[in-house]
Amino acid sequence: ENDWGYSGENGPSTWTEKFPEARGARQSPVDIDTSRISSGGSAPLLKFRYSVNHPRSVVNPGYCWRVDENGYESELRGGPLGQDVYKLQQWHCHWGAVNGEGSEHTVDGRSFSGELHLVHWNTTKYNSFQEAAGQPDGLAVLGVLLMVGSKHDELDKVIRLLPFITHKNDKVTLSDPLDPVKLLPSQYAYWTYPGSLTTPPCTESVTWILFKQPVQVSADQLASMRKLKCGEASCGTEAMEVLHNYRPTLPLGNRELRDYGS
Ligand code: BO1
Ligand code: ZN
Repeated sequence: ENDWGYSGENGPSTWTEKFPEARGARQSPVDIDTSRISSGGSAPLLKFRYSVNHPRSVVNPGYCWRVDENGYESELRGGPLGQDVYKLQQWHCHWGAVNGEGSEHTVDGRSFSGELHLVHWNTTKYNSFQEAAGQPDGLAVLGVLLMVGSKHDELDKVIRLLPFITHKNDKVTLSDPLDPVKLLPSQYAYWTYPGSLTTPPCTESVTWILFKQPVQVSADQLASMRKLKCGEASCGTEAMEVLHNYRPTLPLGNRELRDYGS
C-alpha cells in the first residue's frame, strides 16, 4: 500500500518523514538555471537501441501511468554515462492539474505541461534494477518535457489504453509495436546533472539527462491522464483522480549542471 502521494496530507513536503533520503543534497527535480551551466563543449553522443516489437505492460500504480518493458533487450550508452551500458526498465509520465504546469524539471523557472521519464539501469555494473537503484551510478533517466500542441501518435498507443487502467493496480498489455525513440525530441541536445528518484524512496542514484527540446502532446491526451484514479476499484466512486503528480524543484546546491549540444 502506497501511503505517499501528491495531496495535502501525503504530498512531497511530507515524504521526508518516512523517506529520510528525500532530505538529501542530491535530490530531483531541479530548476535548470541556464545562466549557471557549465558548457560541456562538444556533445558526447547519446546512443540508444530499443526493442520495438514486444509486449509491454501498461500499469496504474496509483500515482501515474507506467509502461513496463518486461526485461526486453535495449541499450542506452554514451553521453555522460562513460563506458557503462544501461537498459530501459520502464517509462512513465508526470503532469499537472492544468496545462502549463506538470513538468518536474523547470527551465529558468518555467514549467512545462508534463514530463516523460525513460528509466534505465546500469547493466555493466549491477545485476538487477533493484540493486542498481541503490547505487550512485545505478540509474539513468531520460527526461522529455511535454508542451501542449498536436497529438503525439506514438504516445497515443498508451493513452488509448488509459480508460482500461482507471484504478490503482489495474494493468493491461500493449501488444502493438512501439518505438521508444519516437517518444524523444528530434534534437538530442541535453542538460545533465547527478540527482535522485523524484518519488519515494527518493534514492540518490540517478544520472539525469533532460532533453532541451520539448515534445508536443495534445490537450486531450493530457486530459486523459488526469482521469486516472489513485485508489483501487473497490473504493468505488470515492477513488480520487490523479490531477497532478509532480514534485516541486529542490536546490541544485553545488552540483554541476552540464550542457551538451546547441
Ligand atoms: S523517476 O523517474 O525519478 N520519477 C523514478 C521514480 C521511481 C522509480 C523510477 C523512476 N522507481 C522506483 C520504484 C519503487 C522502488 C524504487 C527503488 O524505484 O517505483 O518501487 O522502490 O528501487
Ligand atoms: Zn518520473
